[in-house]
Amino acid sequence: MTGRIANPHLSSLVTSADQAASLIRDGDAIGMSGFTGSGYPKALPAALAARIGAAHERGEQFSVKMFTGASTAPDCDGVLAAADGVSLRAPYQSDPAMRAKINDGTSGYADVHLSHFHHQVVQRFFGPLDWAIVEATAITADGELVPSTSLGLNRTYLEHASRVIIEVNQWQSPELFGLHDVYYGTEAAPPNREPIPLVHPGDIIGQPTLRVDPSKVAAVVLTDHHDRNAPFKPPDADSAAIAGHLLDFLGAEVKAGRLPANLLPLQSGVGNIANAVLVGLLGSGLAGLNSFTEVIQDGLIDLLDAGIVDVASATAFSFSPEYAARLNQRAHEYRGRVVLRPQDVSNSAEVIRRLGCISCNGMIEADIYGNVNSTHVAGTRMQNGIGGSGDFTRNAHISCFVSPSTAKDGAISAIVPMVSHHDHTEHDVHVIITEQGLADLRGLAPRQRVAKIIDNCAHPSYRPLLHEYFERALRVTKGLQTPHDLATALSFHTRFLETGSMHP
Ligand code: 0RQ
Repeated sequence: MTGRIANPHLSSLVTSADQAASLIRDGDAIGMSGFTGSGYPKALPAALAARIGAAHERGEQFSVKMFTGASTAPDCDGVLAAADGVSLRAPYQSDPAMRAKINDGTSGYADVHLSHFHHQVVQRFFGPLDWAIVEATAITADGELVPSTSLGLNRTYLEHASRVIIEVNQWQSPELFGLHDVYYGTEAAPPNREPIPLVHPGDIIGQPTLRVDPSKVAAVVLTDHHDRNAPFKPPDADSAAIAGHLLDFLGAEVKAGRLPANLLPLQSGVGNIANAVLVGLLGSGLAGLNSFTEVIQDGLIDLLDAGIVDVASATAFSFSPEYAARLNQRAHEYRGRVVLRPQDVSNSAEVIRRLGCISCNGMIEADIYGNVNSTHVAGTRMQNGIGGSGDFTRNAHISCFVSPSTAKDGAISAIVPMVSHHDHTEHDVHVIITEQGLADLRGLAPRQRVAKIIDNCAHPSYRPLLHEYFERALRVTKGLQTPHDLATALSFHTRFLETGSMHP
C-alpha cells in the first residue's frame, strides 16, 4: 500500500484516521474533496464524527464548517450530519441526513453556484480555511497528488487551507493517472484575470497532478474503500419520452441549420433522467458529439464506447458499481477522450459560452412563463441545491430543463402558475421538457409562452386549472407584461400543503 506514496517525507506522515481527526478543532473550516459521490475522503469524516459525538456526550460544543466540490456520500456528509457536526455547509449537497439537518435548522447551508465557490473561498467570505482534506490515488516522488475520481475544488482547498490531510485510497485505480487536467491559471482576481485557453472540450491546458506544499501536510491516511457507486434505474417510460422529445428537438435544430450535425458540446445534469437522455442518444444515429459537463455517468461511457461521443470533459465521475469497476480496469483506454478538470474550469461561464454548450438539467417546477425552481420544495424545503445548473443555464447556447409533469403519484404538478422559488429566470430558460412534450420558449413574449407550456408540458389533469389561472390573471391585471393574480399565484402550493394534493 505504501507503494502508492513515492515521496519519503509524505510517507513518513502516515497515521491513523483517528489520529488525524484529533488535530481538528471546534469551529474549524474544512475544504474536502468530493463531487457527486466520487473522490470524497472515506475515513476522516467518520473519525471526525466520532470525535464530535464524544465531545457532545461530554457536553462540549463541537462543529465544523464543511465545504466540498459538490455532493458526497453517507460516509462523508451523512456521518457528519448524523453527529450534528456541521454548522455550515456549502456549496452543494444531496445527502438525506444532511438535507434533514439543513431543513431543521441545525446546519446552515450556503447554496452557491459551483463556479463561484473558488473565489468565495479565496476572498474568505467564509472566513479562513483551516483544513484541506483531500483524497488522492497516489503521491508522486516529488510530492504531487494523483487525483482520484473527482477534482472539484481540490486545487483551491490545497492552495488556500492552512493545513492539509491527504487520504490515499488504494481502491482508486492507478490507471486514473493522466485523465486529469489541473489548470492553475484561475488564481488571479479581476482586473488581472486571464482568459482560460480552452477552445475545445478535449484541450489539455494544465498538468495531470495536484501540487501541495509539503510543509502544510499534517497527516497522510491510507484507505481502501469504494466511492458511492449507486446503480442507475433503467430508463422508465417517462424518462424515455423526455429523451425522445429532446432528441427530436435537436434533430429539428440541425435540419433548420441552427446546429451543426454533431450538435454542440452537451451538458447533462445528474440522476436517472439525465442518464436516460444519454441512453437515448445511443440509438440516435448521431456521431462526432462532444460533452462539456460536470459529471460523467454510465450513459456517457456507453456513448464514448459506441463512438458517438468523441470527447467528454467534466470534473467528476458518477458511476454504478459495474461501470466503476470497468473504469478502474480500463481507464488508460479513455486517456485523451475523457478529461477531469477543476470545477472553476468545468463550470466556467466564459468557457461554456465560448463552446456554446447545450445544457439539460432537472427541475422541481416551472411556471407558465418559463421561470424554474430547481432547489426548494413548496418554496421552503431545500432539496439539493443549485449545483452547476445555473452556471450552465445562464451561459448555454440552448438551455433545457426536464422533469416528469407530475411528482408524488400525480399529487404535485411540475408546471405551476408561479414558481415558489426562483433559481433560473425566464430570461435564461430556453426549453422545457416533460414526458408530455416540449415547449421551445425562444422568440416568445411571456404571454405567448403560456399556452405552449401548459398544452405541451403540463399533465392533462392540471391543464384546465392552469388555463383558468391564466384567464383570471388576465382579467385581474387587464393584460400587462406578465399577468399574475397575486392572491392565487401560489394556490397550487398552498392547496398541496393543506390537503396533500395540488388538485382541488
Ligand atoms: O423525491 O426522492 O422522495 O422520490 O424530488 O426528483 O424526479 O427523481 O428527479 O433526481 O432529477 O431531481 C431538481 C431535485 C430533480 C435535481 C432535482 C421530488 C421527487 C423526488 C427527485 P423522492 P426526480 P431528479 C448538475 C446540475 C439541481 C442541481 C442541478 C437537482 C425528488 O435535478 O437537484 O441541476 N437539481 N445540478 O418526487 C415536490 C415537486 C417535485 C418534487 C420532484 N415539484 N415538488 N417534490 N420532486 N419535483 C449536477 C451538480 O450540480 C452536481
